[in-house]
Amino acid sequence: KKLSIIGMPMDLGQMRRGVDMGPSAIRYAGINERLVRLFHSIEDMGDITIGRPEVTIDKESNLRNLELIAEKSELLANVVNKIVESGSFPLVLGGDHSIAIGTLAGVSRHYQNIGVIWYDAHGDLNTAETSPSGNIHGMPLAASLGLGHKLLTNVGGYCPKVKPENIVIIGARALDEGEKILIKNKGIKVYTMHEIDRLGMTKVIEEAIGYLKERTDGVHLSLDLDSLDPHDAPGVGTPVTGGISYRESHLAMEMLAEASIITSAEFVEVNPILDERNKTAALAVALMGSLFGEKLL
Ligand code: DIR
Ligand code: MN
Ligand code: MN
Ligand code: MN
Repeated sequence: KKLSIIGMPMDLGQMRRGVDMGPSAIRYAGINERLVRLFHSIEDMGDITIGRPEVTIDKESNLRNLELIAEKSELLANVVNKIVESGSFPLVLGGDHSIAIGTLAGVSRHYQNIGVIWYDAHGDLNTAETSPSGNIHGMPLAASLGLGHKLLTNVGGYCPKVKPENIVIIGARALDEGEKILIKNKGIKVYTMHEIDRLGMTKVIEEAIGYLKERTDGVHLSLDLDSLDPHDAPGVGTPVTGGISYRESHLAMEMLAEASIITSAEFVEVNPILDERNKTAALAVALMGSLFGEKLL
């Protein structure tokens, strides 16, 4: 099996600078050395070019950097789709979570019934109407469901990308009011920190695998590093206390590897400026090791 790594150094979906250096931080943490034994070959395709665009605010919707994000997402979607079509596994390095709009546009063109594991402290289910921040990194899951601004929902030239019943959110502990309503109305499956505490990560992942296996033809893992506790992942723009532990996250990745259901992945929101000695990027690389089947013995 072949792995294709693509960096998306985009920080336009939120207001803290530095997350555009996420792909460099993750590469520096040793992604190639860590994964080389787990694949027949690894191809690092470098980064999508973002440049240093001026910050804009859309007059109508109040969305920050709307057009730029839509435009750059289109580029990522094309690259990701080509990777999938070539039979290689796409691994996208963020960048803030708005990059998921492009990643999902790329993979769901190939999979008619894509499943999504959204491993995040947040729901990322806001639209311009419900967002308290106007930040597009809080909207990619909504956009992929076809909800929100047309420029975001139509990336790739089609909409929607994913069905609400094909989504499992894991690690939620900071949901905005509009997101809670949406989760109820659409019947989206969510394992909040309460369920993780109550059932344990083993049961949570067993259930998530069983649920997705019977209804999807591929599963994308979108892992926001702020899902983890800020003690383990300090280098993120919107840390939320009381998160998933280092151990629980490795267990989750190992179980996903054993079930071999994951067909694409992205690791997002690594911000080396806010980090402690690249700890969060190193964590991301370690979790990739587990996700791709690394074993101690
Ligand atoms: C918040 C933060 N819900 C927003 N979202 C984040 O701005 O919409 N998602 N950080 O990962
Ligand atoms: Mn920047
Ligand atoms: Mn997120
Ligand atoms: Mn988050």
